[in-house]
Amino acid sequence: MAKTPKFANAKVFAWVDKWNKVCTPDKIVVVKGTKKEHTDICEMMVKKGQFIKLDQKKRPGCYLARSHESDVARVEGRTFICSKKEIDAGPTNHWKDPEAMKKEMLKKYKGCMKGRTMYVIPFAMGPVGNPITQYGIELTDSPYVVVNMDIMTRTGDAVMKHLGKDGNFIPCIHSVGAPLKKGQKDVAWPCAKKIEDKYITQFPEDGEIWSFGSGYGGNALLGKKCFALRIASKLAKEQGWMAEHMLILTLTSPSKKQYHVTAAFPSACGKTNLAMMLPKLKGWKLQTIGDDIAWLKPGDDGRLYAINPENGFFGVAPGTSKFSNPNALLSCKKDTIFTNVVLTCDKDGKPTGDIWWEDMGVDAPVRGIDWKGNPCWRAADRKDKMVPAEGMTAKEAKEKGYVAAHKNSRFTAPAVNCPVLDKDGFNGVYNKKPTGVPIDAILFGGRRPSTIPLVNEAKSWTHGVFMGSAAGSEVTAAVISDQIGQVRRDPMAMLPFFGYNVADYFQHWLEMERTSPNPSNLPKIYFVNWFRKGKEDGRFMWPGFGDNSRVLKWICDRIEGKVKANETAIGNLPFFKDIDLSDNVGEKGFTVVPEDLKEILTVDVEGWKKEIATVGQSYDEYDKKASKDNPAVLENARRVPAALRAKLAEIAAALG
Ligand code: GTP
Ligand code: SPV
Ligand code: MN
Repeated sequence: MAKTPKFANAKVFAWVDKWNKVCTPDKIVVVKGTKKEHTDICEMMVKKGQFIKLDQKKRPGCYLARSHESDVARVEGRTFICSKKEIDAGPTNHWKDPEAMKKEMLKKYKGCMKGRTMYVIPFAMGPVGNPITQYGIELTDSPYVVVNMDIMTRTGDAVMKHLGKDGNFIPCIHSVGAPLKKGQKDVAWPCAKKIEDKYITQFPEDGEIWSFGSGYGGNALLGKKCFALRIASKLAKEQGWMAEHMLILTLTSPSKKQYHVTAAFPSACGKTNLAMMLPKLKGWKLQTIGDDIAWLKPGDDGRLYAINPENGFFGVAPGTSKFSNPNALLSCKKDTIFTNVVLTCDKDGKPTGDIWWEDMGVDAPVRGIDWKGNPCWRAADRKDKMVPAEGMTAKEAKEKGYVAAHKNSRFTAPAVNCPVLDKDGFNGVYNKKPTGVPIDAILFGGRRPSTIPLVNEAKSWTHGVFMGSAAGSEVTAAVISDQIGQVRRDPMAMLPFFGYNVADYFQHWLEMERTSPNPSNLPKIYFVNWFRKGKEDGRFMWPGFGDNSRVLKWICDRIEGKVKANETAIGNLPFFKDIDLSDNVGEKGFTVVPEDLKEILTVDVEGWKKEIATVGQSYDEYDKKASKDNPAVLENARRVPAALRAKLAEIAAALG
């Protein structure tokens, strides 16, 4: 066992000391947060074969990691909310009694860091010192986690100093769950290989996070989903603010008026892309504040003010190209960690130190090494695909379900790399004050191949909350699941991230209006869908990406009261003539087809009747599950709020 170092903050000492005794690491290192320390850890991982150093001319400060095949995405089935009462975790979460869970997990943690170093990462969610910012201490035996946390959060001495002697923080413990025997050689990606040995556990009442067995993304970078959404959503409910799975962007019109927009889309449904989109419409400027998480607090004026608690982007690699998201590509030019993408090689199979993924918008390298570490070749028939055997065609590879970069392969890039970062907004500053930025519009969305129109404006706050509660989306590779591609309900894009009962969460959204000092200053709410598909050919009916600026412009026009809307049973839709189609020049097929646009601005009445029925079923399901363990609950307030039921009935009636 290592000696527990001294800390000025007694609570920090107690947390480190407790886990030092349980996990018995060989060594303890307190993360300082310097660039040199970051590089030293990366280089140490290169030596151990856990990182591949990329060509430092092409990609300075960049490294590639390949994860174990069992450890490629979030594990929702092994994610737990452990409140004392099951009803407080609610019907959408996996629940276990906190004491039983701690007992079970402590057995796993016993001696789990043998042969490894325990890193103590002090981190801030938000700019250090900002009144909205919260702090955490993550203990981990994964150097991969340390260098990713360096990018995704503000880490190190500045945080420890800010905590001082008695500053408060969310204590987090993480282990990959792979102790080393004396002399045992480490593997490239240590983790617990069996899914049932992985645990992503939140204790919302103690404000603690315990994670075991996985080293990937939201499972292991505990500031992200575990803290900034699950734990923070609970704090936010108690304290009257909101923690949401939302990007934040700043939009400036040709007349230099600024708007701030947040958008909640489920995992791998377009937040990073919208957050740094290059508008197709001339004269419009878009800047990024955040791409995944927003914390919103009501101001005295009734507006909601938002900060991005993160410090970097953990972005989906496949599909990111100079056509779809040039600013994301530029964000990973330097100081970026790539996970599970392709390493480029020359014609003899020798690595050339760059990276590639599907739909990167550049020719595939002649040869490469795929995310599993196996050789791959440029397809015989196409320049933009890689195949697992020399001479194979792209079609043959597709039939085998082969992809060279994992579908949930990611880049971890510092936000400051983003060429269109709104620096003030990112630093939580608005009008020289540390309030965060005032939000003008909130968007909900999802991947919906049918029924859901391009954009739909809520007629009231309650209608907007209803829209969010009714959100559904196709399941993506961001989660390990056997339901990828199927539409599931994902209220407010928060299904995997609620830290408490979903019905209470709906109620909390409604309360934001009821308790507002000026409800008329709340943001307007919209539902968007970039993913409608043609019935016959399965092509996307909307070009998406930079063309989404046309929808944002319509939203600004509505905020300004410049255009009327088509007031339908489901909400306010744009008139065709009000979607600006200027500069509709195609690049890589990204062009608006007017006939398609007309169709996706029309209410599909039959589709919507089914949709409303499905939403009603999801409400019934929440209520039924909530009452299973405690029939008394049914009589109380722990149900889908009556106001949302009423909205559902109202829309159903209007559809006829
Ligand atoms: P998480 O990081 O998992 O929360 O995902 P995200 O919501 O940030 O999704 P992201 O922007 O990374 O997009 C995921 C995938 O959707 C990528 O492959 C994108 O190319 C694709 N995508 C994003 N926006 C659009 C769009 O407007 N139209 C279409 N057709 N695809 C899009
Ligand atoms: C998501 O799944 O929504 C992500 C990636 O943003 S992860 O950090 O793994 O949660
Ligand atoms: Mn996300």
